[in-house]
Parts: sequence; structure tokens; C-alpha cells
Amino acid sequence: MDKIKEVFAKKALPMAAEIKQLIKDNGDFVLGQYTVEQVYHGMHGMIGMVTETSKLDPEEGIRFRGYSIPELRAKLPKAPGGTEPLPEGIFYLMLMGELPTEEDVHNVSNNWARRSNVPKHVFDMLDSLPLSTHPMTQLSAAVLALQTESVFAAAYRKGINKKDYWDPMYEDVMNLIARLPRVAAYIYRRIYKSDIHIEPDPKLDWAANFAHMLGYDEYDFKRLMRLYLTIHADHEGGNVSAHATHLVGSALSDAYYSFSAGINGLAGPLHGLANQEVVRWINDLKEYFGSGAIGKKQIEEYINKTLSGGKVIPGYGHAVLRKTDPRYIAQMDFALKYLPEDENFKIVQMIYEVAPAVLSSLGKVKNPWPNVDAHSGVLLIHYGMVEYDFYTVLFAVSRSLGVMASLLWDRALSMPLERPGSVTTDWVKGRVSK
Ligand code: CMX
Repeated sequence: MDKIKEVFAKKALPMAAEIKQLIKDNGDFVLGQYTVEQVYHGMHGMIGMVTETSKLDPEEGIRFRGYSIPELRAKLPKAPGGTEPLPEGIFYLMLMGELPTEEDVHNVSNNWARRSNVPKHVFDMLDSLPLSTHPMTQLSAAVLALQTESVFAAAYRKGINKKDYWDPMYEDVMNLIARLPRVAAYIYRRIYKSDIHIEPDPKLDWAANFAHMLGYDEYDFKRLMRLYLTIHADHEGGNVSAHATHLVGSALSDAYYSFSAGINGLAGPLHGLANQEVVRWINDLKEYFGSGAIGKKQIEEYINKTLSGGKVIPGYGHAVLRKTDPRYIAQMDFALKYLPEDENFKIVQMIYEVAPAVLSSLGKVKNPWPNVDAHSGVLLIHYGMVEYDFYTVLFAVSRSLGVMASLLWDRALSMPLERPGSVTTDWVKGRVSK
């Protein structure tokens, strides 16, 4: 058994027994109540699942196993001479519930490098798609094409005791994460870089190798990738990509089926696709007024124009958060340090000064503050990655860390088939009139 798998087994198997006892002793304990509004409005705020990897506080933002983003930027192991955490570290933390040592992170890097080979048929399948196919569609299809490699599906077919599901799921989770950067980089280079590909460098860490395969070997871009892939990794269990992955996995679909479902959710403009929409919106703003002529007055006018067209301001608002997203702040910190004079960064800063007041004045927006997607694009543009249709793929590569760690816990804790009840409007009316 590999070392990481062994440590996970020592944590997960006793916890499965503990949870069984918790349900036996307290199964009738009422955790919350829900309202007609929640039933109609996307179950917001309902407690309906357990996700061990992270917890989102509306006022404070995300904590990964109890650690906030600033704490993780300080405490997680970094590359030699690096300033940002290695994403391997946040994965280890989410999986084990403990901060990793340098050695733990090194082991994860090596483990993924060993598993990173992508079978040829995945590239052949990608090559058969029109170049105009959106990068997220290509990624989702490639993840499904990788399903041929599922160790879990093969074990299930052979007949496996349900107590052992976590073991082949561990193999799927690690293999999928290891292979994703190669697949994502292939999609990028195929669409935008004349189909000229770059071989992986197994000596590099996961994020640096991804940057290298994308074609960005400058140290600054690698530093950005390490931050980017760390902060997008997880956002508790109820967001669309995490929930979709968990839901599909609850039918004992393997990691590839489950993650492909999660990606499809991330590709929605109200979720991860908002990062490309933000850059599109800023480009449209510049085109409308002329580049160089953008001030707060123009931004306010363009926000109002967008709203009066019945559209949302991308990068603003959140279903749970009620303050500025700490993932936005982390990126703002990065920009202030490394690109304070960047023209697009200055526009993003001005939007931050103008948009919250305009959105608040509508009287219905519960959170007028920026989310993670309001900032990520301008950092990528600064380092030369201007192809914004690709941005959500970067988000997906990062999100694999959280949702795959959670899927492994789901199998280790024997989480059951998810099957909430639904009702009809007549049923609701009947209950309300009583
Ligand atoms: N611009 C304009 N209107 C907005 C808005 C925004 N940024 N955010 C919320 N609203 C509107 C809603 O559309 C809704 O209007 P209606 O009542 O007319 O339907 C009203 O305000 C209330 O919405 P809410 O309760 O504040 O927000 P929700 O929980 O329903 O939705 C979210 C959350 C993120 C979908 C929404 O804020 C939004 O559409 N934001 C823009 C898209 C975006 O940035 N998404 C990325 C989120 C982060 C991520 O997942 O990556």
C-alpha cells in the first residue's frame, strides 16, 4: 500500500465507525428546519449533507479543515524559494485533516507524477472534436474518455465488499488528479497554440508542471498557478460542482463519471464560468468607452446598462458569502505585490469601489461583494494567458482537489445513495393552508 493511502486508511476507517455510532445515538436529533422559500429557491441554507474537507462561513469565508486562506498561505509548504503554497499541501490537508510536512507534500507530488500518464485514446478523442468546442466541454469529454481506466469500476464489476470501496476509489482519485493537468494543457495547446504540445517534466511540482505544459515557464506564472490552484480547490459541499460530484458518486459511479458531472456544473455562468464572463465584461466595457477612458463614472454607467439589460454583473454576489470573498482578497494581495500598475487590475479595483453600492441599491442582492471570479482573469492576462474561454478549465483542475478528496471520504464513510424528497406545488399549498 502506498504511504499516502496507508495514512488515509488509518484516519478514515475509525471515523466511519465513529459516524455509525453518532447516527445510532443521535439519529433523531433535529439539526434544522426549512421553509417554503428554501424549497423553491435551490435549497439555500438547508443542511443536507456532510463534507469533511472545508466549511464556508458567510461572514468570514472558507476554512479548509479549520484553516483560513491567509493562514494556509503562511503555513502550507512552499516550493524552494517560493512564496505561495503548493496545491499538493491543501489536498493533503483536506484528505488527512492535518497540515502536511514538506515530506508529505513531496510524496504527493511524486505519487501524482508516477500516475500522470494519459492513454492515447483520450488525445485521439479530443482531436476528433471541432476546435470551436468550448474548452470545458472538451475537458468533461476527456474525463469521461479516461473512465476506461477506472480501478473502482473494474473492482466493482469483479465483485468487491462494500467495506473496501474506498481502496479502489483512492486509486481513481489519485490517478484522475495526476492526469488532469496533462489533459487540460493538451486542450489549451490544441486550441490556442497550433496543436504544438509540451511534454511533462516529472521533476516539477504539480502546479509548476501544469504551467510548463501550458507553455508558461516563467517563475511568476508558476507562482500564480500555485496560488490559483490552492484557493479554488474547495468551497464546502453544497456548491454546484461539489454537490454534483457527490450526488453522482452516491450512485457508486466512479471518480471519472462523478467529476465529469461536477465539471458540467462548474461550466455554468452562475458558477465557475463567471471567471471568463468577468473578462468578457471588462473587454466589452473597454470597447464601449474606448480603452484608457475608464473611470468610476464609466463603470457605474456600464453596470447600470448591464443590469437594465436583465443581466448579472459577473464576479459579484454569492449564494452563501455575505462579505468580500477571501479568495478575492488573496488575489488582490498578489496583484498589489506583483502587478500594482497593471491597467486591468486598476479597472478591477475601480469596479470593487463602484459595484457594491450599485448592487446594494437594487434592494434584492443579498451579497453585493466580489467573489473569487471577479479577480482571477486579470492576473492570467497579465502573464500573457489571454484566452479567457479557457479560464474555467483552470478552476476545474483546482476543484478536482476538493471534490476528489470528498468523494474518497464519501466511500470511506459508506455515504449512501443521495435521494432527497420532492413535492408538488399542490402539496405545498395544502400544507400551508393547514
Ligand atoms: N448582478 C446582478 N444581479 C444579481 C447579482 C449580480 N452579480 N447577484 C445576485 N443578483 C440578483 C439575483 O439574480 C436575484 O435576482 P432575481 O430575484 O431578480 O432573480 C437577486 O439578486 C437575489 O439573488 P441572491 O439571493 O443575492 O443570489 P443567489 O444566491 O440567488 O445567486 C449568484 C448567487 C452567485 C448566482 C449571483 O450572485 C450571481 O448571479 N452572480 C453573478 C455570477 C457569478 O459571479 N457567479 C460566480 C459565483 C462564484 C462561483 O461559484 O464561482
